[in-house]
Amino acid sequence: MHLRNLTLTLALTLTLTLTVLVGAQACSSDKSPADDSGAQEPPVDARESTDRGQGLADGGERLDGADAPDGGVDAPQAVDLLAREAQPPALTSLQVVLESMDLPTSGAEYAGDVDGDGDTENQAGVLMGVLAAANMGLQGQLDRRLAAGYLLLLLDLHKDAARSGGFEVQAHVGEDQDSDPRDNFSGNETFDIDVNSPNDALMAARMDGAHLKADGKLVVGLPLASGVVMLTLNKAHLEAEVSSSGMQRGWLYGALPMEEVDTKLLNGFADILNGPNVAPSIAALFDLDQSGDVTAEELKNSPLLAAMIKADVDTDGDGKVDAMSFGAAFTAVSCVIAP
Ligand SMILES: [Ca+2]
Ligand SMILES: [Ca+2]
Ligand SMILES: [Ca+2]
Ligand SMILES: [Ca+2]
Repeated sequence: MHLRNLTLTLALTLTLTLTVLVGAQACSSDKSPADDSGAQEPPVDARESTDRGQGLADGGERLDGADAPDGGVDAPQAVDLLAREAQPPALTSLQVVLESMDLPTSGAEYAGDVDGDGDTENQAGVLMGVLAAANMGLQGQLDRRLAAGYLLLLLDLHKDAARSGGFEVQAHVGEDQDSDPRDNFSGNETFDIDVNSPNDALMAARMDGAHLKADGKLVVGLPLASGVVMLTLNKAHLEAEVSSSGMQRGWLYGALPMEEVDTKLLNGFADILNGPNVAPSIAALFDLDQSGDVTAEELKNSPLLAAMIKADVDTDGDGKVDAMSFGAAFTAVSCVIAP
């Protein structure tokens, strides 16, 4: 068979299949409690967080200028105060919860040089781009699950003299103490650390003014039919503009280990294919041994998915690709992580 014909056939079948796949996902999502929570309207709370953030900043500046006694400010001190106010408050610690994540819609968007070879990559963006092109991307589900409190990713930024750069960022999977998602992004919500949260998602970080740069290991959440799947992000890089109210213009990228993609992600896709919303004729395309049941292993071996769900970076230096690059943008607001 000509390669071109094969490619065309695969592409057509793939588009059809993905449309059905994601369609099924959307159907099941419509029935999930995440969509019925009515928690999609956080703007009031979000404004509160901004107000609180400014309050904190004010407090910081007052503290900063406290050595100038009231009423006794002479000219040099006033100039000094003005100069200090032009500086952002020096943060020594900040705890935030992820408020939004903007998923890539192509292999170029939010791409980073995960493997350090000089070229940027975002293989997950290729996959998500195909889903989005079918008008059934993951973004809407991600937004709804964030708003409903199904995906609580916490970042704890603090000084750590032992780290190069002088700061450390630890990522946790959070658990909402009051089980009410409406106040999760209020700016002062308290979260527990989920019992299943990894304890080794650590990054060495440095602050250049208000600009944070961190490198190490992260954990990220992606929406699937059954909820949210948490995945390790190795060789992770994170940048953001930091203030006392949170993190803005955040960007993160890294490498999703294929052993996690092959299990967690493909198991999620297999669940969808085995569910009631997918036509048996479509599921049969992936049921390679015709057992009547699609497994993650069959999806891994499916030529239909192999072009998109694949490793593209080598994270252990053995010359073989072993992880899938992923990059996205995010914003986060301040919170309290319960000790
Ligand atoms: Ca690269
Ligand atoms: Ca809450
Ligand atoms: Ca099978
Ligand atoms: Ca490798």
